[in-house]
Amino acid sequence: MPNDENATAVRYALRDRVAYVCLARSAKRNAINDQVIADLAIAVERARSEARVAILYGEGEHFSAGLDLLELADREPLQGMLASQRWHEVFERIEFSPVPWIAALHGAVVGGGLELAAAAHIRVADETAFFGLPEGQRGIFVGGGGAVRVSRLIGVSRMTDMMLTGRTVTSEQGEAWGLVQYVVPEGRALDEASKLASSIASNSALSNRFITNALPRIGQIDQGTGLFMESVVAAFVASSPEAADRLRDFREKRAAKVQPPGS
Ligand code: 1HE
Repeated sequence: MPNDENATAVRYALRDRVAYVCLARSAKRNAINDQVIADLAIAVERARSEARVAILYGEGEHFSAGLDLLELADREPLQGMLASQRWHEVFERIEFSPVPWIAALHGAVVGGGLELAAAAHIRVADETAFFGLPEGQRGIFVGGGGAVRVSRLIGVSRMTDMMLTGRTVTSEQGEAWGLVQYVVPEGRALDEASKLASSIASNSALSNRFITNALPRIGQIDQGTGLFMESVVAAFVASSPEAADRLRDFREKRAAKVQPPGS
């Protein structure tokens, strides 16, 4: 359990309404085994219940080396499928959480580590981060939702290339491909994620919830249904008491103006 001294695969802390969820298995490069998934599941539920934003990061030199390849060794196919589906469940609780998730990335972000990061809503990478999908070389396949989420982020052809060739890509390339939204200097990813988190935490929680929950769903349906769904969400969110307060603040000139980039 997070914060239990006896099991520290994932650490959890809540500060200023932001949940900090840390992969804490650095001796194994934060490789994801069943314990990590179990601890992560608990941390995700805690963040859902008490935070406004959650940040996921890794202890040590790397975000995550992906699936624990040693644990995988003696699995029957059905056990493997169930394990993959457990990853799917936990990562879906992140992707469709009521609170936005930010992944702060550094070092290796590979295999299942990249699949986990892809479930977050914003990815901030420092200059040391590198991304790879070495499943082809390992004789396995993505199993943590990457076939859906990573391919949506960068496109099927780039993902196919990464999986076939095992090539790794830098943060800069990752940003150009849409894999990450921010690249920051070495060692700054968590600080930058914290800054973004405090800004996001000051938004309307209802707006945040629909930004993270409605946009990916609308993105997967046909245009007519998508536009209809958008109009329903727009009317629902705008009719909330918080929207009324915020719009009154704007009318009465108490609200901050939109600033040009970099100011
Ligand atoms: C591990 C794992 C792991 C490290 N499972 N134990 N993932 C991979 O193919 C990546 C494999 N790992 C690496 O390529 C490297 O470890 C790193 C580039 C990430 C980091 O290198 P380095 O030099 O900092 O660490 P290291 O010396 O290689 O590893 C330190 C220890 O972590 C060592 O254990 P030790 O007991 O000998 O000290 C490693 O064995 C252990 N370790 N990575 C288990 N992955 C849902 S499907 C998803 C499919 C995938 O994720 S495929 C990608 C798998």
